Amino acid sequence: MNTIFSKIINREIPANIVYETDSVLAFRDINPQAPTHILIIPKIEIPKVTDIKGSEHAELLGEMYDAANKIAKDEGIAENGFRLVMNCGNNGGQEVYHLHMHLLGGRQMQWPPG
Ligand code: DGP
Repeated sequence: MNTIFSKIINREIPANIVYETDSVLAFRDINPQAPTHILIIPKIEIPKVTDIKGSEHAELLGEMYDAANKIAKDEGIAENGFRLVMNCGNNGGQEVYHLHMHLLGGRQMQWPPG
């Protein structure tokens, strides 16, 4: 499945990229919901959370969390805290079927989420 995020990975469409390794890419969300809103994605195509296999993807997920922590520090939001969200499927509100972690920060988050 080829999503808009594959096109960002392949540099076919532009994005404001803030972090990249061999396996992970992070870029600013086109429709930010907080002063800092960054999407952290694996470069391999995993459509959604229910496609994650612990035995196969543990290291990759660790790299995504490492990325989140590094970016949060770089953005100056690590100390006050932030929110990491992975929407899964229709009821989860997922729109793009390429696994991604939302990193949201720079303001007080509310609970419960909408
Ligand atoms: P989700 O609803 O969890 O699937 O979130 C998808 C996010 O992707 C949404 O917050 C908007 C963002 N998005 C969609 N298309 C693009 C794009 O072309 N560029 C960027 N930077 N973000 C996009």
